[in-house]
Amino acid sequence: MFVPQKQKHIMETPDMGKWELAGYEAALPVTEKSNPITREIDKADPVQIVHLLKECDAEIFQEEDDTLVNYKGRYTETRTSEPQLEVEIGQREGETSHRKVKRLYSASVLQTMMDVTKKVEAILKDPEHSLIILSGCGTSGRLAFLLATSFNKLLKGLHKNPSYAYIIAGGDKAILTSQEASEDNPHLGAEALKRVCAGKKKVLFIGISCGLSAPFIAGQLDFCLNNLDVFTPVLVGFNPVNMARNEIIEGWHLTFRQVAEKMEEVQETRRAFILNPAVGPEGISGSSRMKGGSATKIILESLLLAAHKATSNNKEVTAKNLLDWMKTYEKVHKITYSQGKMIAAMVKQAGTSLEKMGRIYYIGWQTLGVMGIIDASECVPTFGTDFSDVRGFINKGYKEMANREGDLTSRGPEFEISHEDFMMNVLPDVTENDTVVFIFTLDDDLLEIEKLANQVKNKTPNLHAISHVTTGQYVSANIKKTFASVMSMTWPIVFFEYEGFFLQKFQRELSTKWILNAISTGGHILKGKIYFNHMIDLKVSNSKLFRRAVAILQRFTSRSPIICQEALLKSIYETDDLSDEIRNVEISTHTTLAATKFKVVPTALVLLTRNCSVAEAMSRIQAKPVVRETIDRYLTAPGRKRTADQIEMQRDEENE
Ligand code: F1P
Repeated sequence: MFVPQKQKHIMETPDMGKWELAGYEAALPVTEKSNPITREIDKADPVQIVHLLKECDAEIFQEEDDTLVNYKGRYTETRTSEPQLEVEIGQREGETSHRKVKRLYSASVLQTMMDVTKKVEAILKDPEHSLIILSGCGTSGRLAFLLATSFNKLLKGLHKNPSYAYIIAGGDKAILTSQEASEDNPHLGAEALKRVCAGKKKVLFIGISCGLSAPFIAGQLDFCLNNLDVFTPVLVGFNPVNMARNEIIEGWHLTFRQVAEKMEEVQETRRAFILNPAVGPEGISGSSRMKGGSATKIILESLLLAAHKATSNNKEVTAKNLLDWMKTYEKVHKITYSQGKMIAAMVKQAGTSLEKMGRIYYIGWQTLGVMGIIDASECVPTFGTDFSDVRGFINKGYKEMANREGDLTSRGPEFEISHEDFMMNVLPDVTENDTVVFIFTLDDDLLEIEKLANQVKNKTPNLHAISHVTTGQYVSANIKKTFASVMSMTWPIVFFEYEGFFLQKFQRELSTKWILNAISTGGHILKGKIYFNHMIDLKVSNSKLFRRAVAILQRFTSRSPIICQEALLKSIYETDDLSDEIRNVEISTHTTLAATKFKVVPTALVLLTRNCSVAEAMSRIQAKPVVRETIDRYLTAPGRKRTADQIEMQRDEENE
């Protein structure tokens, strides 16, 4: 087996990897833990927010750490006193202390990547009878779509037939809007897979579930495991198998963990593979659109590009090749965050717009437009926003998207995504409270960009640009004076083959993803949507989010899981008397209703802390638009300084 050299780190940070210590939130899988780095992000200013996100993203590239693994004591947090969880959802306390957690550069991860690369090569040699399918839910599905369409374009440029297909839970409408209920259905997953691969003799199935948790993906993997003569299943996610979700899946006989364990067994004969390095908890707890999405892109692009290059050069892929591809992504992190101050200025602008009830619009070209659309679509489930608060648009609309179901515009305003749609239906209502961000490369149509930008400028001064340039290219003075600011990301010239240009395109996408994630996350932090590093006001729209909501309530109230779940149900059903009928129905009934409601978790928090009626809790929550302020009033987290205003508010309330 290839043993990678100890890597030279481009960046080092003090709090990195602390989540690996024994006992650190032992009840939770890595992807749901709260990251010690961003623990105080809700109180940070824009520059600090970007810095914390940078450190958090740097963990993706961190190696296995022997000093952490051999640490025997129980982890205790001294910096803050955010309550810890009591229930055990995942592994037992201390279990992590001697278990080496695989990381991106671990030898076993590279070995699995090599094995999968070989399977990809075999498929590429027989496009007529074989297919590579990428599948996921939410962000993972959007990335499956982006990767499959990009690699088909790569093949098209070589005059080859497409070899890739994608599946996203909820169908193409889920590329733009959140359809989280479909994620809970393993049968839907298997059915979608059967449809897409009809008639194929060999299928490499890549199922992405960052948390090793989505039933939709479990159903597909299980179907593959039962048909190994045709299918080679690959699971991509960011938890160890022993932390995969082990909850009963409604209407099914297996848990995700059982499927993952079966995959592990079959992996021994190299007919199934699991790619699951830990990349550390998310900057905003559980928000797998962030690091999970980025790491998915890094792993799959490196692996697929290496396979394509090996096929065209007729040479074997080596682990060193793979490592070299991945190391270039580490440079993307460096180049992107070297613009930290400019990113912070955009975060500040976004926060100001959101605080004034203004909107954020991303106007992108080609796949950078897709990155804008993806970031915007995630804000609805992540921050509970309306689709119109953060929106993305792309040149040529669906033609450029090249999605399977074609033009979806007729389904409603949230499906209007072309620049023409923006100019005709949105721009007339743009005001100075709104922020508009153009995203392009200097190879895009600069005259068109300038023309559009000048029209937007008449409506709002908050017009910014993210431009990707290649060394030696310069942003023209005309462009510079059109925008209030131009963030110019400079990339080295690519001298090498065809695949190299795709690598650069992918890296510009990742860079854009990091910047946009910072803008939308940072903007919402400044708007007061986050408490410590938790999104308290999450939409409880599927079973994973239901469990996360209960865990959040436990964390901040230290009450038992049963009591927390009862409070959550009272809030969802808006009743003080929970009937046994409600208590006993399936979680999907709760989440179907919860998805239509607002602020259910904050209301449950007030219920638990005030011991009041649901009506009172709801009116208290609704009285204050900023969720964090309300939560701060009711939760006196020791160690957290309270402002004079807050103390005053608390007093007022007690006198009410
Ligand atoms: C899939 C996903 C996330 C989304 C939300 C609900 O997660 O749709 O993309 O942000 O958390 O779940 P996973 O299956 O990739 O873990």
